[in-house]
Amino acid sequence: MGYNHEKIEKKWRERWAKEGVYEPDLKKAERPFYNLMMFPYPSAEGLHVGNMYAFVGSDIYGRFKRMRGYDVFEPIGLDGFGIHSENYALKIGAHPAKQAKISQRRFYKQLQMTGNGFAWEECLETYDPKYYKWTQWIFIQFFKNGLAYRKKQAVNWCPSCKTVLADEQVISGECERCSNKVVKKELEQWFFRITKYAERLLKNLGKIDWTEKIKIAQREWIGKSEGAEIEFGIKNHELKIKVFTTRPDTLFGATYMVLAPEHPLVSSIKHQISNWKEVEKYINQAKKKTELQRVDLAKEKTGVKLEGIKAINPANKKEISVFVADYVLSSYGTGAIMAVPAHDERDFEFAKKFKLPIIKVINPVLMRVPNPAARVDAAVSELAISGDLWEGEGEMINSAKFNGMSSEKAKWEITKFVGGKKKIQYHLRDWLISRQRYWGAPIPMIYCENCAAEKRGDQKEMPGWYSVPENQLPVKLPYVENFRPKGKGVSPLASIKSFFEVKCPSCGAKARRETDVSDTFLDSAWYYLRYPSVGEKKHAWNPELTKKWLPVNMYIGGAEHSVLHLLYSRFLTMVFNDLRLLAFDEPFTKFRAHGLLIKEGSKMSKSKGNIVNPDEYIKKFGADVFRIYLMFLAPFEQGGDFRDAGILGPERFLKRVYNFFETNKDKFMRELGLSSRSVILSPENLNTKRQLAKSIRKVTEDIKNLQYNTAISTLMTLLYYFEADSCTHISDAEDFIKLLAPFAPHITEEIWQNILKNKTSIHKELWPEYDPKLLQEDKFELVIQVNGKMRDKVSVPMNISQKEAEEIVFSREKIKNWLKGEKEKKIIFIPNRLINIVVHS
Ligand code: ANZ
Ligand code: ZN
Repeated sequence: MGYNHEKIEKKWRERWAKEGVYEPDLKKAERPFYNLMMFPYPSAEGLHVGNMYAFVGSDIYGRFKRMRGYDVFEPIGLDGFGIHSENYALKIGAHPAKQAKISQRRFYKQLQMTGNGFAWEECLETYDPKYYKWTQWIFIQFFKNGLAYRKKQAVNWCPSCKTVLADEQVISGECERCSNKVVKKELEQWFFRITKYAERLLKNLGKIDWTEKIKIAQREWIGKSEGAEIEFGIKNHELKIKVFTTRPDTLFGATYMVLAPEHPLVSSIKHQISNWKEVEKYINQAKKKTELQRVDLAKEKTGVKLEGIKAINPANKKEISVFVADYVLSSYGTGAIMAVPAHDERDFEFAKKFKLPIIKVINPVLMRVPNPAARVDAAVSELAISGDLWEGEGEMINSAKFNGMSSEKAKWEITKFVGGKKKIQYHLRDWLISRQRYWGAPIPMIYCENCAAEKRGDQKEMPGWYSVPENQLPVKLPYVENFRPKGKGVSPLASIKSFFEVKCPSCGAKARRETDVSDTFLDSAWYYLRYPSVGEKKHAWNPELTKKWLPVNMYIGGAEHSVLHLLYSRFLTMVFNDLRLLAFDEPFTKFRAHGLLIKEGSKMSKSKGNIVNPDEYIKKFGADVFRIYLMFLAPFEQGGDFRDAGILGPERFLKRVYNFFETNKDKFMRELGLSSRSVILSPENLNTKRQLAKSIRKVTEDIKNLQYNTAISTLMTLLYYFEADSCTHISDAEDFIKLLAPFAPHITEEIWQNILKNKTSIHKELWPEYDPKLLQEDKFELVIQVNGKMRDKVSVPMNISQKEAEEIVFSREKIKNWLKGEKEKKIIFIPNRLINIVVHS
């Protein structure tokens, strides 16, 4: 075909930009629709086809919405601050500040090549001081409202990235960025109080339309547990040990206790511990282990008994032993547990190893089976009781006056009995914000020793700490030639005197600027708020524009961010809502996770070395062909196998589309000159029209559900109908090309404007409608004549063959009567109209 994709695609991209086809009027838009895909981080050599897959999928949805009459806003930017970009710079031996500019050019060029309808006027980059000024401002708002605080704690430390990490960034014990093993390190750090929002983060999940698996991941991550707090006394001691338990009903079976190695009580009673040396040694070893190693069920349990210490079980006043063991974590609950070996697997294993008493207090056999359905449970219980361990509910035994009660009821009764209280516990922990790295937004805080000594500061609880006055923002990241992380627990900024030496904003004494930078995930937790107001100088986001455009209507991105970016963004939005900076408290009304591209059996990723660069494909086949190829691979939310071979199909398809229009060009132009009355409707036309109507319905539904692959195959089938119809009408052909427009934006524009001579962009056209009557008509009334006279009528499926029609007709009593047993001489069949049986002439 005479279609030069390289030239034509470039031409349209330039025209679209010049005419602002994808730039909605941000102030005046009447039907705003904010369509967003997670912005990329330019850590690699460039975009890979996995990224392009996700972006194109998001763009198709945006284009569809635009054609449905919305003012679609589809912005793009770069998440270029942070460890990922810095690690990349380190790897290739470049400076991150210089590399950022190179990557930016490269990424934007590639993103342009995809033909996506981005609003290029509203770009943002997180490393731009105009942007991170507001990231710092956000930090200050958090600080001022008691949501940012400092705490010394054993934190996750990546020895390779030489920085701390948030819990969410430790995946199966490994660094989210570099996959090295994470260790523990005691450091004083900045935290964001996300735990304060645990319940709201959980509850609000009910009101947002998100991919279910992301909601499940968030629910599990927040990890709400309902239980009780119960105090155990220590023999001959004032101090008490408080435990959190989800099974207070098992209290009579608590035969020993365990403290986390970091539990503060341990050192405060060390003089009473006769084997302190041994205990101390164990504690030091335990601190070196990662959390994952500690809680691993498969690992053999370890621990040391605190000799000379006895706790008292408040239910039966029995004296029980106390251990230090690393399977109990200091960061959860109270850092101490009551151990019930008969009903908890970890305790069971520990008790067997240390030969501790095991007392059953829950009988799994339900004595009264209230209904037949519950008998199954009873049978299961029967099985369980023969084993040693039962973790389920049941009937109370060995529990004094509570015997015979259901364990469910006993939970609260026993809690009351020992003076405990109900307690809700979340697994979610506060978000660790500081990073000991260079390439990030400096944390805008100042520490003054002078003020600290006099207990002065912005916050009572944090004497000496001041936020940088807002009119001094941004705190610019200085250019530091030697930006490499040192691994000493401080950022490279800590060696730049001119950076950290400042005056105290309060007393004017010599003070010190915070030298850690903030987590990249803070940059990306609010970027969607900035896009509609990128030019705004006075505020982080312009109130009117925000009201118009937010929350984001459709957000698409990777499922790997379920408890990272997607949780942090929700948290920030809730805080801004509480601070009356936003009128809504969920940032993304609808979220869908895209699938991943697989290459040779594994996920495409840099570390696997199986990255495919889209550039060469776009150059060879054009963006349109490549878009269709990617979307045709598999259902968008599922992802699929990337195999080059498949690309020829989409290429042939688009060639046929183009040829069809070119071949019929003159006919279409003639038709445009005729009045609509004189346009003839042939049987093939009807066929095409019906197929078109069906396709409009199907493609519309499919795009709504992100089922792009089946939408494309519908369009492929539809093309055959057009090709088979020698007198297609231009209006139908136009509908067809509109349906294809979101998938192949360039070629459809070329056909629309250049072949069909339209003056404005196809991407601003309205989505085709169909006549529902055409769909109902899957059947028609077949007229049955005998010797040319109508004798009967019957409703039959459209397009039935003569043979099928004959079978139906000859079996009808009425017709048999008319024929009176005579054999037919001739049959005349007019498809979709009538059948005439001629018996004599
Ligand atoms: C006694 C008991 C008896 C428990 C029983 C369970 C079963 P979730 O559901 O995750 O909240 N636990 C409490 N704090 C802990 C800590 N810091 N480190 C390790 N384990 C801890 O789990 C709550 C249960 O985990 C608690 O209930 C406690 O053991 C343990 F038959 O208390 B249970
Ligand atoms: Zn001061």
